[in-house]
Amino acid sequence: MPADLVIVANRLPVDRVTLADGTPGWRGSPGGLVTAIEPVMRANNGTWVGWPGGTDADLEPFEFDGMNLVPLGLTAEEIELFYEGFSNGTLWPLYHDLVAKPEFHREWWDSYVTVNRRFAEKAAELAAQGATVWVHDYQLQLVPQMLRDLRPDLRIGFYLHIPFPPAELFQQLPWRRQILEGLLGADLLGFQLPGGAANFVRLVRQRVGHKTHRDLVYLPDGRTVRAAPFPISIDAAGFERLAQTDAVADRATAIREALGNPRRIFLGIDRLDYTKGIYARLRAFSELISDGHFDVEDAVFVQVAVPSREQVEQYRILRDDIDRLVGRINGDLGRIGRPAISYLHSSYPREEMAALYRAADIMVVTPYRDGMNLVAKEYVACRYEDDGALVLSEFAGAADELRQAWLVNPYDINGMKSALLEAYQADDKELTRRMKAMRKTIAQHDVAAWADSFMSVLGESDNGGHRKTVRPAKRS
Ligand code: GDG
Repeated sequence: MPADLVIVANRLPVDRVTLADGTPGWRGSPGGLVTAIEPVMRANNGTWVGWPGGTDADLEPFEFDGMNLVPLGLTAEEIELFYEGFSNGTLWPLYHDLVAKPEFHREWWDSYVTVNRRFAEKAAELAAQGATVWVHDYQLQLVPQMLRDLRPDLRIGFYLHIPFPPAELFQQLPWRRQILEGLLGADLLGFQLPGGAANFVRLVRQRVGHKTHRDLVYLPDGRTVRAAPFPISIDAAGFERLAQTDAVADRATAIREALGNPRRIFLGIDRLDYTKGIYARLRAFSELISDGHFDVEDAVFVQVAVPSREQVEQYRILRDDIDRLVGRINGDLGRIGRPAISYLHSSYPREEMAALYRAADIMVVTPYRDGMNLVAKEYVACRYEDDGALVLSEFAGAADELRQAWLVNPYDINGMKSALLEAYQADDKELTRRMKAMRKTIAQHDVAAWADSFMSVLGESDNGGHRKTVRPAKRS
């Protein structure tokens, strides 16, 4: 049945698994995006198109946990060229301040165009007359215009989860104009921060030559496109409820005990990605020990590095670098049963994440560049006793809202050392003052508010007249 709401994202919100009886099945992969979009999906009986992972050819559409999911297959070659190549070897570093050097290859671009077209065709096939289609993220920036060409009756929204770079960097891209024109197929373009939206509008004026005014772009065919910030958030109440369960509290106590009940536990949780600043933060922490500010009996750093993009060369190099650094730090500073860094290269269930957030006294989030960073917000949501410290990079989108964190420049190791030490030494009153303010911010701007505000601004776009409107999410 044609859908009034279609979500188009690179990944489906499920992973392929082998069930207990040996047959293939699906398991939900609840990330921030799923939690955000699920309520709007349910309220509108929406359909989600995405890659299910792996190289299976197009599998049949199916229902999972009340959601209509439509798997779109990628070939092994497309995974290499479109996904690992253009998405993660070109766009990801280019959009993150060139933290790594982006590679430009024409065959990667060709595959990006082919795969984007396939997503657009699938969305065009599934959407009802006048439906709303919400396209997500940097892998699919050509979909809005491709879809508009096929289905001018649709209302099209696009949300970019990562930063949109300044013109000075973006213009390196050989296909810069095509990307801008691809995005301009949408009625509404959402960015994490005002800066990203402004970068986009400026580039459109300079590179495509359209007239713009504030957050609006005026196209020659009479359409207007709005580019505006919608900072993403988390299910704050849901995280807090989880953190308050007995199981999570018991597990947090067990984690502290297993670490030898040190005075302070530092924590980092990141996808193992070179944008996240893991190396520099571990160095800063270890120098505080070697400088004599505290001892391995007093403090431990728990670093969870979630495996990510392991086929991409730069991610393999990063993993080796971190492995070596952790080995060296623990070799130099650790004692029997007391490593300076407790390093875990693995992913965990949400309950374990919440227990780690509850066990940690100081959460350390130091990306060189990050669209938002949900981990920082999740930590705050779990600190329902208004305690715990957050050390946060100025270059994470979250720093715009979480002003009461200890804000740091991750390129400045001495600055990070000072902030880590201040957080280590802060008294309860100081911690409470900061955490209370941050918790208030997170409670007011949760993920449901994010999705509702995007959908309602998209609903106001009047390009082409009589389209259906999307029902707001039902709150539980
Ligand atoms: C991109 C942008 C933007 C992580 N490990 C596990 C796990 N996670 C969950 C976290 C959090 C999410 O994944 C990670 O989100 P982040 O925002 O921290 O970072 P990216 O993955 O880089 O996300 C980012 C985001 O999109 C949303 O727009 O904020 O800037 O880069 O929710 O909790 N969850 C579980 N096990 C793990 O091991 N269950």
